[in-house]
Amino acid sequence: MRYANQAQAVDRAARAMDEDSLSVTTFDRPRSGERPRESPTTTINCWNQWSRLRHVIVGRADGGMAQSPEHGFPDRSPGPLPQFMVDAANEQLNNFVRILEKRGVRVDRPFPVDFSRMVVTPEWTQESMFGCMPPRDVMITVGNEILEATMSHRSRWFEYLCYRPLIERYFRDDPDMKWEAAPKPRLTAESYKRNFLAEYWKLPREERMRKVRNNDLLLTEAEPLFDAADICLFGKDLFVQLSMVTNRAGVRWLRKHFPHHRVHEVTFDEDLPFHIDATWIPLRPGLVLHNGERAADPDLAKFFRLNDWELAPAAPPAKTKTTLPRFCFCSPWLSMNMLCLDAKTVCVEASETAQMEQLEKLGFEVIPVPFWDVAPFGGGLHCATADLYRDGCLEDYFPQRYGRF
Ligand code: ABU
Repeated sequence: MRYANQAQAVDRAARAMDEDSLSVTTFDRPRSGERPRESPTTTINCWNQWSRLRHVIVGRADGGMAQSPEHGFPDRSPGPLPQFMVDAANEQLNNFVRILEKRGVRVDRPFPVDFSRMVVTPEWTQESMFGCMPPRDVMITVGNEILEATMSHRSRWFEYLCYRPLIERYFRDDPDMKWEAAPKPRLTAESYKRNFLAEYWKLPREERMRKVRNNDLLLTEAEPLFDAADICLFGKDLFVQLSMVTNRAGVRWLRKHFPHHRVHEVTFDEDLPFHIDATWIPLRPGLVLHNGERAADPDLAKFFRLNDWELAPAAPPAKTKTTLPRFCFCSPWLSMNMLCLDAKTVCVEASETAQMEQLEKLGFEVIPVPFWDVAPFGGGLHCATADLYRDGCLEDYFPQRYGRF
């Protein structure tokens, strides 16, 4: 019943916006003083994370709910984040949108639902939802396909609804677009290991690392589960982090779903792995920024080096765990959660000066974007975006095979 109400709410919102008002938020509608431009026909195309970006979704903070992963799983929410935090985050998100639009990137925005509402499936009830700030978690573009992830938190089961008015529009506009949704998960108690986190944090670090490497983490293998932000796109190769929100069955599903790609399971020395985008960020062909505190599986590092990729350890973050914004459940390494506009230009959080300097030395134009007020809503600049169109086509950046890769 709740589902029906949420779906109707989104449907109503989408219908209330006619095509014109939807276009106003994108670059395709002439603003005052501008020469009229032709309305673009949408094309969905994305093969990597560094080619020239032309079309992207940027999330919204409206209605975002606080998260407390330390309070157990499936996660409980202590309630909506206060309005002053929503306003501050939206101001930074809107500023980011203006920066992107000035650079010629078309930007679309999601349609929030009431995230404070309880959601119900025939098998469980969840007291509230999450938000729609990080589209990166929910969907990924691979070639001409938009794939909606399963998600693995009950609070995020319905998040795809916020993006459906956009995806439906792209599907109408682009005759060649493929639209797929991974199997909606059941997320019953069978999908989670009981009391996992409480027991896990009692273990010595080396034991936790052993579990991370073996993917003996929170999720069982009862059904395929993955968040899209655990996938890193390098042309023909997709690297998928096994994590607290992505299991082996999820990677197996992705492998079957993308038979023309090589889909690799990867792990890093991180005891709370969720989402690969504060750990392993490709910046251009031949260069990955990696998190030096989260060492890669040695075979993964060898595979990259064998294929002439440099692994540059990211500069230390400006923030520490104690200076993170209140309610932020990500790490200070959001400093490296950046968005490439092309292989020479990158958007970086504005107070992360060491990170910006490192990138300048590596030859990049760095665009500083204030963004820490957004962090409590689910992440940094990479999390806040979902790529829809980047120039380029399918290429093989790893001609040499090594071990399981
Ligand atoms: N996309 C969330 C990044 C998580 C982290 O701080 O490692």
